[in-house]
Amino acid sequence: PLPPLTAKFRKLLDHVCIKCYDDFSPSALEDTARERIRLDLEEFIKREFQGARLSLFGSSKNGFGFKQSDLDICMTIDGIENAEDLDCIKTIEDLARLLRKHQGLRNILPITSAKVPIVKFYHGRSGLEGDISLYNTLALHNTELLASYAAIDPRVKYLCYTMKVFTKICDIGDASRGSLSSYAYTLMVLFFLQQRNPPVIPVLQEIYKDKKPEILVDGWNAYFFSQLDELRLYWPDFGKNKESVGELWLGLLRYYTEDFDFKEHVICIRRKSLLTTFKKQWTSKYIVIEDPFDLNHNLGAGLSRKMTNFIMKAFINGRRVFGTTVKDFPKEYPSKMEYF
Ligand code: 3AT
Ligand code: MG
Repeated sequence: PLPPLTAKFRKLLDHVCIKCYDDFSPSALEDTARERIRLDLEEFIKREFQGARLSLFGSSKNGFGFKQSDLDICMTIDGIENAEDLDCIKTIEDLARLLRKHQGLRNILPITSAKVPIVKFYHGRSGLEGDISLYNTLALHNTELLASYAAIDPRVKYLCYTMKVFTKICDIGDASRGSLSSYAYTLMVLFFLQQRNPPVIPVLQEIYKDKKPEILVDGWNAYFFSQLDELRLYWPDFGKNKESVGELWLGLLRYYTEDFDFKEHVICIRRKSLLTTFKKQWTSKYIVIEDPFDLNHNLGAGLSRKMTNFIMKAFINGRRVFGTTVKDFPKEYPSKMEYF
């Protein structure tokens, strides 16, 4: 059992969480630079792909970006409804050939064998990596959903940044190396905040006036409540949770190490009542995270048993480290954690 939180230690925890946001979130100028790169690439691509449109998504737009986060870009072409009407592999290859002629880009690499074909690039002046995918429409919607949650309460941002820094320090936040993506950890934070009593955020996909509207995207309903200025009228728990961000961070570590039954339940942000792994027939994995729109998609499906244990151990260590009272920041604590 953890000792009770002293007021001073709670303040310190708050400070740690807020610092994660202050140190790593991009400035307004850096956000503008991302937008400029998008526009420049769009203009360039339009010369050969008439009607091409580029949209930023992922952490450039969801409110949880780091200064060095990659540029996730989705390309669509006016007049073409969806990816089925397009030869995606050929388009990616053509796009790569074109991007090689762009002065500002290096390391152009088409990847056509993946589930979502992309072309990767490195943008010299900004030092940012990026990739362009085609008709990744659901990702645009889940980006907006995350951005809406980020806008509801500042504690959402602080906690999602803290979680991201934590997963990077513990080396458990890289899906390409067998762990979970940033997106998956963000869903874990949001789920915890919905399940907290009283909740910090609502379930936006369950708020509607009479009947749940249907916004079909790739066969899935991408509806969520987005008139956030009216949220207090539709959500009875609005403003009820008064916990500080540090308390919530420790609460989250305790929740995932002591309370949440990973074997029994799914991490699922589209409904308030708990969903069972049995109902989804997802009983062979230990960490099960349902995508909020693509309900067939378990973000934990790629985890090995070994990696699952490694992730759970990181949370257990985190709970111990953050739950043990100290008086101050350790002396050698760097003023900015510049190594990311
Ligand atoms: P970083 O700051 O780049 O680490 P991110 O949120 O941009 O965080 P990614 O670059 O890995 O994360 O992914 C970009 C977006 O693609 C985020 C989400 O909208 C979508 N996405 C990523 N992984 C998945 C997934 N497994 N299922 C569905 N959508 C995903
Ligand atoms: Mg990204």
